[in-house]
Amino acid sequence: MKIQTALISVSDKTGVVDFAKELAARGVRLLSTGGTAKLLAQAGLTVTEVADHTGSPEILDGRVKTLHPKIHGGLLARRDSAEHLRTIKKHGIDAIDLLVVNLYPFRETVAKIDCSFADAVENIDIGGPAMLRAAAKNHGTREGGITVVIDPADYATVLKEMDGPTGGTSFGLRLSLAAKVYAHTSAYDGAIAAYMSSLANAEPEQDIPPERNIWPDVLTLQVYQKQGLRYGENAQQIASFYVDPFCPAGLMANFKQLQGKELSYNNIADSDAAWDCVRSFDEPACVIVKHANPCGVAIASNVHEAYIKALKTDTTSAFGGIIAFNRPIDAATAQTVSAQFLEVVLAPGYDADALAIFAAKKNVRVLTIPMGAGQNDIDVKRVGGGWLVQTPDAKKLALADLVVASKRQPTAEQLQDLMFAWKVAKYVKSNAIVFVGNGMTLGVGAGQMSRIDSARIASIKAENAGLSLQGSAVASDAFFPFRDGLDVVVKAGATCVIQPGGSMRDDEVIAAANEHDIVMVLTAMRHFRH
Ligand code: 93A
Repeated sequence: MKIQTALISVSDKTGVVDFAKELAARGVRLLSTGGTAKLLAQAGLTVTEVADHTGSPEILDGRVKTLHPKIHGGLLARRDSAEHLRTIKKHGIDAIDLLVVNLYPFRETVAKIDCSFADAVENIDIGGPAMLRAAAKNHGTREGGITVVIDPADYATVLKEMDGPTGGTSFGLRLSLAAKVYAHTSAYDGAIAAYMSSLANAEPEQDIPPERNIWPDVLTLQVYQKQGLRYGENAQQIASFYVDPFCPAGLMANFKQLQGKELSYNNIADSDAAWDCVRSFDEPACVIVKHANPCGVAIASNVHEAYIKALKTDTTSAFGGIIAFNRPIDAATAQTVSAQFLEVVLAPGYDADALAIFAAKKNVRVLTIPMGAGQNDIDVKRVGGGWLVQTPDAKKLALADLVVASKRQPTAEQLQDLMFAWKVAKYVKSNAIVFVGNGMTLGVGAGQMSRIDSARIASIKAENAGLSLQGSAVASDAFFPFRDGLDVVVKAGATCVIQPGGSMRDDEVIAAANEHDIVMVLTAMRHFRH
């Protein structure tokens, strides 16, 4: 079904002029509301104001602009119903084929520290969601239906499909855009509900001070199901993967599976840990994860070498692991990697030859994720009857942040190793102790209830792997509460240590470092991970 008439009414006007120009160039008639119409007309486009189209002016300070049968009839008439089409014709209603709407910025408005209650209320969009929900409901059949766009990021996709033989869009695209609409409108209403409930004790007349819900949209997240999963963490649990339709670039949810078995719940959780760790490095890097913990991490001049180094840390644990890279994979790397048993490989890209090599191992899940520096806005953890919400642990440590606490000063090489160890420790479950040397992990102690046990385990693992810890660097994700953990790592061979500091016994721990004549640097920031 060719797209002939479009209604455009947007608050976020990003890219809308260019999009409208492209539509006009394809012969599409443009209808638009006040501010949007003005902008399009200024750009030289021929546009009919909704008020002229309906014969009803915008009234009540714009509260009523598109709430009219000429609009909603045009959006809701079924294209496969002769009767519906007769009815709209009888009432002089034109069918609308494409709806481009994004809503009054409610969240952005209430997020402002000086937002008044009246301002918040005026930013509750009524006509926009009504049109969006109508158009999304009428996404139609394979023969035709309404295309509805709320995200400027989708403009290009719509144009691309319009250039196909029908001059319209596919059912698949219309359905996914409709799903995006309902995810968006439900989250939008959720944000309004959360805002209002956070003010429940306020006097009705007064302007509301903004000490309220920090995240009005928390738990009214815009999510849609990317895929169902075979089962949850264990076979007796059911599970699914929900994603944010506006997921920032670089995050796990942007993955595409190129081959392999169906992904499991644990595959996705572990892949996320591996991916987040590997994309934290600028240098070519490889991260191997097992049970949510890195069991081998390395940087090198290329990812092939990085993999070989990372694997050396703990070949036993790497069996059946998740392997992530921050550079595209070539055939040689694919060949080396596929010599081991692995569950998932992740990388920003693959050579055709590399894919052919993985294709021979048809169970291996090969995922590609475009690189990017995006971060989640919030972290959410379910606890009994509630949710814990926090900002993500995204603060990066710079060399200049380090304070040398020991008498011995670090060499440039030691500083490099310490920074590398610190980056890895952030992705290891607490208590984390990480030995490194020459850009690779040598021993990882994870998830212990006491730091000294993590230290012991990390050194035992290095010994089991046949790796020497002489002259190694160590990171501890949080401070040493006593000197005993430090004594263990020094005895194992470490000559420099990075840790947050801040313990009641910092003096004792720093004195121990001086007694051993090793380097100790402090970060004043810890990385607990649970
Ligand atoms: O005040 S409304 O709830 N009443 C309406 O009838 C209506 N129709 C569209 N807000 C309405 N809109 C919204 O206006 C759209 O959702 C969009 O966000 C905005 C675009 O207005 P303008 O084109 O005047 O900038």
